[in-house]
Amino acid sequence: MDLYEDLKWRGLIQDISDEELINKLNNEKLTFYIGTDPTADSMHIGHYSSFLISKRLAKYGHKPILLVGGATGLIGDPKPTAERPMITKEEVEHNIEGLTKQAKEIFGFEVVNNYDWIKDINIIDFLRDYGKYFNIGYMLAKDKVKSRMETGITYAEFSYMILQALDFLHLYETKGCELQVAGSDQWGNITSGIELIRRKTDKTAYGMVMPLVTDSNGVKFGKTEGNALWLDKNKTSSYELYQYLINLEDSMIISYLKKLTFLSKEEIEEIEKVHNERPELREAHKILAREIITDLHGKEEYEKAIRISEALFKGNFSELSNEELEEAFKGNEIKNIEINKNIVDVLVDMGVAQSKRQAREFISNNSIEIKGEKVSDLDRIIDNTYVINNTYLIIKRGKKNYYVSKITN
Ligand code: 383
Repeated sequence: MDLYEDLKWRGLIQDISDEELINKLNNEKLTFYIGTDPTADSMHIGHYSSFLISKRLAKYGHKPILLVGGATGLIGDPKPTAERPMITKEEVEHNIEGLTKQAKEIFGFEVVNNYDWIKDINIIDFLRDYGKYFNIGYMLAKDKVKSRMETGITYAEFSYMILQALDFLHLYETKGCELQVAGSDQWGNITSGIELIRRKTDKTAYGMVMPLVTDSNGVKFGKTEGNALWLDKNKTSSYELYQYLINLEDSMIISYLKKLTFLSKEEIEEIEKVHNERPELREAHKILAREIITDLHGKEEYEKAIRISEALFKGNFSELSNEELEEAFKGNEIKNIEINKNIVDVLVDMGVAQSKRQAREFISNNSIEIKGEKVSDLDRIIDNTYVINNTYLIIKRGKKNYYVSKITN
């Protein structure tokens, strides 16, 4: 399968600027770029799904440039709904540092920062060299601007497309970059760049956009309860990522395998067969999680995520290190308690039960479990044998309520 066919099969092509690009992608070696603005100090999984295109094209010999928008981040790409709040220059600087490091680590390609060439353009040159090439009618017709005419858009955000266009021209002239790729929300900005390059150099540059990855309700991939899944494993642990992926909707999973992994058509068709015959095995989900976490954070992180998931499933944490335990129970309140006490007292101390009476009830109902075993004896003394790594006492109540404490004696 040639590159374009592969991208098409994966559902990664929403629009291309020119049919000639198909031939170029399949038969030439292009330099191309994809950009992101420093609105946070880490990319999230939505960026990842777009930035993966850099690896796909690189596999076929094309040369990727990753751009971090140190200048554009100070202005803000218009969102369809409302003006972005301005972020401070210090924040932008901090975010650029994080993103540049991350982009290099995860993708391993050249990273450039548009602040380096935009910072020295003065206002007069800006208007003469670029402003003169943009017709207001043309700018007003762009979707993002159109959608903001009612709610309002400032001159700063309105000018954003000129900055992204001049980036493309700059990379075209200095690095022979002929193609810009992105998610479909960037179509207007990319075509502005193509138009600027055509008008200034009389040459053709190309654009290609992919659909934004969403669930069946149109909610962006990687958004959970309003939070993004971050690529920084200190912000979103591999275990949290694993949980998100393993619980994705059945109906979307094959399309995610196509868009978010490097598995071949043959491999994915094989997985699809098993998925359709035995969906309850969640084979496709497990493979998706394995591929994404391994690509992103490496094999060890993936294995750790599996170990934590299994421990939580079985309710037995003896195999986990303290660091893994902390990851498993991130977000849980961890109380300090003393042991060598009766189970009833321990349950109250840990907040598992509100009273001794309730504690006895839980024990008699067989709902209390420590280290994978039920505790049904009201007089049991909780000593060090129940403690994991000499540090943590973990109690499970019912099917999935966990309580974690640190031992102080
Ligand atoms: C800035 C200067 C350029 C080229 C691109 C940019 C950034 C671009 C943008 N991109 C998004 C972002 O920063 O706003 N104006 O969050 C997202 N991208 C990628 C992809 C996506 C887009 O980083 O569709 C999702 O991730 O293109 O929304 O010269």
